[in-house]
Amino acid sequence: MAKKSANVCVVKHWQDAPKLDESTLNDDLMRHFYYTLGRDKVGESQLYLYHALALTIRDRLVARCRATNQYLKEKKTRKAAYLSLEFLMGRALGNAVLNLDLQQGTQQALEQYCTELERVGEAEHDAGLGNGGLGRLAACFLDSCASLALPVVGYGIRYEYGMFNQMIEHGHQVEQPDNWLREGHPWELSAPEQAQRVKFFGHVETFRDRNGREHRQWIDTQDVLAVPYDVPIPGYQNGVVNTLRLWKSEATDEFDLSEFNAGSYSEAVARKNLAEQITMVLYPNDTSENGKELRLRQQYFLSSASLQDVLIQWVEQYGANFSDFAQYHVFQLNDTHPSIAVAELMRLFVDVYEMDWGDAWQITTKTMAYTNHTLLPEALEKWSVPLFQKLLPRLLEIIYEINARFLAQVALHWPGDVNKQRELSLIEEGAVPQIRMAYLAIVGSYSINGVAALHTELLKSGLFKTFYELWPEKFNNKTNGVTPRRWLAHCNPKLSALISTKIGTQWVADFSQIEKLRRYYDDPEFHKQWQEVKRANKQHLCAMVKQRCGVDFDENMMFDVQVKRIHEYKRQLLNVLHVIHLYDRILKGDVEGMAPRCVLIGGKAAPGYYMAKKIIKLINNVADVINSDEKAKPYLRVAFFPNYNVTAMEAICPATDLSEQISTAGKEASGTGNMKFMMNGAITIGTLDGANIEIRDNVGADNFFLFGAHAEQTEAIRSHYNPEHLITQDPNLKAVMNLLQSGHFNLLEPNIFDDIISAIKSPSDQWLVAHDFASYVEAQQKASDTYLDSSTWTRISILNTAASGSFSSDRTIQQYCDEIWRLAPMQ
Ligand code: NBG
Repeated sequence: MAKKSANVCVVKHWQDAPKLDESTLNDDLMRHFYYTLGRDKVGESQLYLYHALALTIRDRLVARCRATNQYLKEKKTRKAAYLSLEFLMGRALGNAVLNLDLQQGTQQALEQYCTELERVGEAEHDAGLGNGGLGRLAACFLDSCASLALPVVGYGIRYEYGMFNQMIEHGHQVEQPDNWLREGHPWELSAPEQAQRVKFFGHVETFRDRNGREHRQWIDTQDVLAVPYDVPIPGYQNGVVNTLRLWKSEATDEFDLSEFNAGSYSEAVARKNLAEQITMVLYPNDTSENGKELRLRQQYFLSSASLQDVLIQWVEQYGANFSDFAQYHVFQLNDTHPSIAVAELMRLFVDVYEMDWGDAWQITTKTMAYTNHTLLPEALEKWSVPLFQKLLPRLLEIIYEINARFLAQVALHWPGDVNKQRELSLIEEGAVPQIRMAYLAIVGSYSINGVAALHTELLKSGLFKTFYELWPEKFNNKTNGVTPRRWLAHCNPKLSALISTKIGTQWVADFSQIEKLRRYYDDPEFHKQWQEVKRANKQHLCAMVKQRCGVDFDENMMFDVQVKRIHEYKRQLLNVLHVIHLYDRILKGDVEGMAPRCVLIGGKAAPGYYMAKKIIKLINNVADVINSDEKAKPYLRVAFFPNYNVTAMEAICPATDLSEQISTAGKEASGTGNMKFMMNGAITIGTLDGANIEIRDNVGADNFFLFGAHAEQTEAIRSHYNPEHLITQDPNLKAVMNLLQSGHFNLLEPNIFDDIISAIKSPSDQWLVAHDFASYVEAQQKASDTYLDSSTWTRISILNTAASGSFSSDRTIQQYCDEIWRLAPMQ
């Protein structure tokens, strides 16, 4: 039936890849549907069609991936490995079709099944292998690396269960497991022949080799297999397909013989479970420490398997001489999570490849680079020494040795200052001594970067101040970005088409060109088209909100949106207080100059985060009261969007008017949602925090609704903070607190919001909610006034998109490449 596709398997080098032939898609789709999947009818479900289409597209990716790998094998080029415990990929189909330039052909091929790409794509589960910004950043980076033709491999974990699914029951968050692999994951290819062994437990002994040299040997270990699953990462229309290698843990085939012989066959087999647990589930904590033994196992498992993989490839190609290894390799550590890689690389060099400590350290410290993603102290990982001793005894020895040599350096730098040694030590003293993983990353890396200008400055002046004094040259900034392929071209096809009619299509590959849109910011015809696109996107979101939340949104109203993880520092609470304030005005008949608005809030709370869960409950209760009050209807609607994820954001950001980026200054390292909204023409209401500062600088202060304390003021504010006083002084805040305290939003659930109320009133509220309330209300009023003047709003909206050029992750990756990785593009 099917003709053989001419594109498959014949490409030797990726740069020879022809523009893919769309005429073969039809046949391949049919072949996969009919033969690979064994289906002959299209039922109601789009699932098999999705699988058939995914396999059809994957064939083309595989051919190019092979060619890219072949190129890398033949050419001795410098490569980067991006080590991350999280890759929040979302769906792959739409993005792959876009990047391979197969949109038309796929649409046509689907016609025979009377369906379309968007519908079929709905059958794909999100690959939710991340919590939030950090994981999604890693995914955007992979897209940019491939699109810039950079030789970069992503290494991560193939969690059986990704980020939990969030349900809302009676206003409360309920978590459900995300069994995303249940129906199969057509994009991955496993390579069991390239499995690695990872050691755990056991103990360390000294032995002498034939030459009388002493070695430390880690023995009696319980080994786990790491089996790689490769996911292809297509560049944007450039023939490159890079790889994301995800490790799955499996039991080794050897059973414990003694147990076996003693008749404990079942117990021996049951050990399998222990090994397979490692990659079972993603820890759902965002910006806070997990602290669990299983998490440390995951970190070591990823680090060890990935480093072994790279070293083995090196040895295969160049033999076991590592003298110029650092010239050809860099490992980027995505946060402290994989920082055990520093010690593991030392172990592999010293124990396995028998290098001198000094040589090994030279190479290690020239290949490791570390990105920090948060200033919140509770996120800085520490592991207890006893746990390390039990789980990774040899790694503990290595960390002690690294520390001893490092502290000698500290002593030289600050002679006689024992406090400095205590302060910088990799081991924190205490009843149970702890290993400071961030410090291990700093000591082992040649580059340490923050993710926005303010964040990097705060690292240098605060969290890592003394390290900065010791090694100023290691520190640098790399402001985050997001890929304009997924976050504009793919998710907002209507706006993309409109943009392309004005400035051509080059912006998708070279996002700096988006600046050309500025020319049209006052063009009335363009305004009209811009507004029409926004209206259509809002209608689409209205339907989703109706379906998921049962709330009627109205596309004529302002869409005011805050979607992100729920965290006190992100201040969803401040948003709710403003909503209550608007409601209070409505109740009082004070609606003059109030732009009608629909407020949408979405995000997951870590399952153990009490306050975050309370805040979700409050949002839902406030929404219920407001939405069922006829007086409020013309002015205000409120919805909590359940199970916010990558796919949801693809519908939400194109429809947003006002982007809420309202964290307490100095707490949000960068933010990346802020950039997605900006690209899609939303206007930001925000504090001077993270990348908001750069967003405002780029778009101009007049085109950004600024409020709140500045980072450098917050300490002074906290030192004499008196929220109760602020409440009595501000009639708006007082009215809001009265409504809350009167139980207006929890008539049948007495006292459930008491903890929230006391947090706002507490002098130790480090999030400064009451402090920033008044200026937030003022900025919101400005936003409301501006919205009512639709031509001004549209102008600012266009200017936001036009000024978003530097928030492409292509720009970010180019800087990583130029300043840290020093890679040459493949050509
Ligand atoms: C998050 C920050 C965000 C930032 C992303 C990506 C962690 C530990 N950090 O502000 O909170 O945008 O990282 O850098 O998840």
